[in-house]
Amino acid sequence: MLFNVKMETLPREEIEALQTRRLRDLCERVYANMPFYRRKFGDLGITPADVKTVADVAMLPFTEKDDLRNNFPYGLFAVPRDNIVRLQASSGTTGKIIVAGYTARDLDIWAEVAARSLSAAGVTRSDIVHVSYGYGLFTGGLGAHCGAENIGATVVPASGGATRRQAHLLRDFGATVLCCTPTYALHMWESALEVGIDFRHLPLRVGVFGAEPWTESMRRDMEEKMGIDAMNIYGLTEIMGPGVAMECTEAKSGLHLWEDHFLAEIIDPVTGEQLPPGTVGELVLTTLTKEGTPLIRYRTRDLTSIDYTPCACGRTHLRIARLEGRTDDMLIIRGVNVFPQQIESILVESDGLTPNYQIIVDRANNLDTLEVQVEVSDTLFADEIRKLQLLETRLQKNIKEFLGVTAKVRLMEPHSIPRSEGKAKRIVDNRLKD
Ligand code: DLL
Repeated sequence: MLFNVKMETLPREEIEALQTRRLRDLCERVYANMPFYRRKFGDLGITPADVKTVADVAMLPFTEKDDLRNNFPYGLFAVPRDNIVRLQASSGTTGKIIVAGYTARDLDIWAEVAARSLSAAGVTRSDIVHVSYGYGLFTGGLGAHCGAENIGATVVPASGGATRRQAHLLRDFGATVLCCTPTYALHMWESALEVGIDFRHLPLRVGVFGAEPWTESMRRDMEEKMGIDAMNIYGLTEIMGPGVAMECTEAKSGLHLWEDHFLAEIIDPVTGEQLPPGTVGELVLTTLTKEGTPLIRYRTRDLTSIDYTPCACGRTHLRIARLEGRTDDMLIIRGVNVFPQQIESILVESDGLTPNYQIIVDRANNLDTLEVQVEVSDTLFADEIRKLQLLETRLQKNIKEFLGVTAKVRLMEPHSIPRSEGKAKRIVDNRLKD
């Protein structure tokens, strides 16, 4: 279902014409109101008048996460504080907090893109939408909430925590849609089974999962276990929150990024050069309409590629591929680049393992060590020791073969790895400790 048929099916030339107008307007706004950007434009010897078409975005300066941190809290606000009606913030996985400010219009646009996103996942006004993303400074709860309300669905603002109670609520209220991180959905599913509630016997039919990386195999696993369509939603505090990009039920292949509000580029994270469609690199986003905290060429550190080919659903907005991880959660183990998702995809292929895992990196005698701890299912745990040992050896062999690093695999008892109510903590890097 399309929420805004006209905008979501705008022909390519019209999208580009709109982006050109909005980019030029954005440059004028930030140049006039933000000393930070006036300085950055000045350093490059350009003014807003140099921006003639959307392609000229390539001449504009990048904005980095550190710029947000260095100007904390209000240094990158483009309107008087009186016009800001909401603050949201994120501490991220990497530490220091960053803050975003929204005007009333920004919140309207967020509700619009969030509604488009949920509609793309098949949500309608007849649905009961259970939101278990955290409500608060984190954008997940309020973002999903405003989208669902905008569609006219019935919203259950459950937020995170009290997991067994959530399972009861899901059943009692008859939720048809669940919004939360994929790892929390799995945790909830597991806790529900413990109290005799099987998702497959509930009216639940759609999961809107995001805020952390997950894989295609995890999707298949969740769809089967839960009897739902598991859909991928992307977003980040700096740009808006959830609803920057979303998969559609028709193709379930790539996430439509709402190009009338967000301008996307893919760059080589090392050289900063733009990369052609289809090539994986770092996603760079420009907020075309945001008033409170607009950003030009924000380096998200998220790795993906862009696809402009037409989609079966009729939406004309480009698609980004499932996020492959972040440039900054790449581990370097004895010189080899390893992303946690690569390890995850090897684990999920094996029967008898659960998607609960942790990667422990350490250093022994000046050599990096990698240990993968993964929980086994109850049935496998009850099996013979020999079978478990064989599985450990096979996984170690697969990791060596596919990633080129030696890892120690440790199969863990069911329920022994700590669960998270938000984003999962997958990596424990003890090399960073003194
Ligand atoms: O996680 C916003 C959000 C809430 C998105 C709910 C989707 C659902 P932040 O806390 O600022 O905002 O974290 C943003 O999370 O740069 C990505 O690295 C990661 N991320 C978000 N969605 C996905 C996804 C929210 N679908 C950071 N797949 C982003 C992979 C994701 N990573």
